[in-house]
Amino acid sequence: MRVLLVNTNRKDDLLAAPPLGLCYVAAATEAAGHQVQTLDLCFAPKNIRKTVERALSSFQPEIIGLSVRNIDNVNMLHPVSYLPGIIEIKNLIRKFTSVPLVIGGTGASVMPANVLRLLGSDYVVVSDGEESFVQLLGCIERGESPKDVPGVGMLLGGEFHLTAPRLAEFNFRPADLGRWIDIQPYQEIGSSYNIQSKRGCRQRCIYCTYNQSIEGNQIRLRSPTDVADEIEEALSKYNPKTFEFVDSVFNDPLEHSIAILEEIIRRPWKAHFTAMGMLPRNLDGTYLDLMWRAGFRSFMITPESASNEMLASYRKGFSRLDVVRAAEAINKTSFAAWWFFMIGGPGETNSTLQDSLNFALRYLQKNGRPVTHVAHFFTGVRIYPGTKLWEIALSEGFVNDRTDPLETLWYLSEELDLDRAVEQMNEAASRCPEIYLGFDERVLAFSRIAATVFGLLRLPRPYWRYFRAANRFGLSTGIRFMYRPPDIGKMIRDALRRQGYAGRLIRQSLKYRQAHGAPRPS
Ligand code: B12
Repeated sequence: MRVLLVNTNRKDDLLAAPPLGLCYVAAATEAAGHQVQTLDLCFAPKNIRKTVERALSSFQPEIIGLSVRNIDNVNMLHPVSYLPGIIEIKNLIRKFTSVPLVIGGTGASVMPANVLRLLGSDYVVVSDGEESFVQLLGCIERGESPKDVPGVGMLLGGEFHLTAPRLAEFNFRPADLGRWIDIQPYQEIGSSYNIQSKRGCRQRCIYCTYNQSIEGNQIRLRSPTDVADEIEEALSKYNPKTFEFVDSVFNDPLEHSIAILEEIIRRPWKAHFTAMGMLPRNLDGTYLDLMWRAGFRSFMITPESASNEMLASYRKGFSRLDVVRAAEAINKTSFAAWWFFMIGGPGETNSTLQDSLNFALRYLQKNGRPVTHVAHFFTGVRIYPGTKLWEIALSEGFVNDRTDPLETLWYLSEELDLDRAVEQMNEAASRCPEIYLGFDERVLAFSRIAATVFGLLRLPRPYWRYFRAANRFGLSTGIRFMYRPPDIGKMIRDALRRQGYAGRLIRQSLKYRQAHGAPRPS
């Protein structure tokens, strides 16, 4: 069959993500004997009509797969939904052809029934796409119903029907990104060449979907030799500036990541690496040294809190001591580390929030060290269906039985004095250039200009490490680089109100106004 695979993700800032999953599916589909073309819309012109029309008329696909990666940007203070853009793409496709439409990707996997209905697609593939998609194509070719294919969902008599995915092993042929998409624009904006060394996540975090519908909780490892071979081949074919490990957690299982680092060190070539999603646990000097020798110069680290109470509440499986030890070990290196904190999960109080801020103030400030930290504090925790957090949110009135999970839904602890929390965060951010608040993500809009300047100056990647310098400039000149909204508390309450929440955090604002006298715009 002629199969067109479309990347609908148009987020083209310095976090631009090459569609690795789509390329894995393309490679598996081609290996199964189909004729495959891809259409990457990430850097396509704003008006995509001509681009889509051209792809459809030249290839005449018999089936079209759409990857749906992000539902939204998971940012309560600067919310952006990507669904309208994806609907536009689907409508445009439907203007020209009525062939079956299949959706897949993380966004589709998290809320398959909702996304399928919203886009009016024929099928949805949940979790790994390689085998399910190929089997689905076989059924369509033979004129059979794919209703029993693992991981495939569809409407049957108006009801959503999904066969559970089969997540047994991870032994698919390498995605070979550069074979399917033009990696140049990704390189130019500072993004990296993504590599996956395992699937599955053993963590049990109460808010997360990785270990459920995205990758499952059973770890499926690739052999370190295969991983290093893939990197070696990509290096010789495309010579990307940086490789990024996109595993949910790179350093778990620890022994597997150590084996990968050792295998890379053994190889004769040199490459630059970064990783998204490091666990603070076991991140000691020996491990960091191994990373450095393998060619890593940066990584993202996701403790979410530095308070013992909150780490237990989120079920992170490590303690504040682990977080502190990781910071102390990183501080003895020249790495750039981007830390992520989530403020407001169940049980968060102003005191637990202060624990996390104090951690950043004490351990993540530069203080003459060669290390660079960026500490990103997000307010609110995104509520996904199927998680423990959804149950808690339901019982506390943040969502109800009629809530549409495709809306951006937020949980925020009712034990917080919200206005005080905002003051605490602003106060810490105003004296620590390492601290970024959720609203500051607006800076990504300047990615293209920044990437051009950084590129001309031949500065090392990834470019997020310069967030700190930009912030420092803003703080020292008094012109805060990022626009700060006059009333973050009001924005947060408005977001909660929009999702139907009417509880204590809303009522609290009245009390605050009375206590402080100043009437706030409503
Ligand atoms: C690594 C990662 C990042 C890295 C990406 C780096 C890079 N160079 O690619 C960074 C840190 C930059 C990042 C940024 C963001 N991320 Co992110 N990220 C991830 C993570 C951990 C892995 C993604 C990945 O590469 N997986 C590996 C590939 C192989 O798997 P896959 O894409 O799922 O593909 C498989 C299936 O989905 C399916 N499939 C995929 N496409 C298709 C298409 C068809 C037709 C079919 C049939 C099947 C199919 O088959 C594939 C192979 O089996 C996921 C969580 C997770 N565990 O998946 C979050 C995740 C995708 N990110 C998410 C978000 C929100 C973001 C940001 C918007 C955050 C922000 N505010 O900036 C940005 C967006 C970036 C962008 N441009 O899109 C969300 C999206 C969900 C949502 N609610 O919208 C996730 C799920 C995390 C979460 N919060 O739950 N991210």
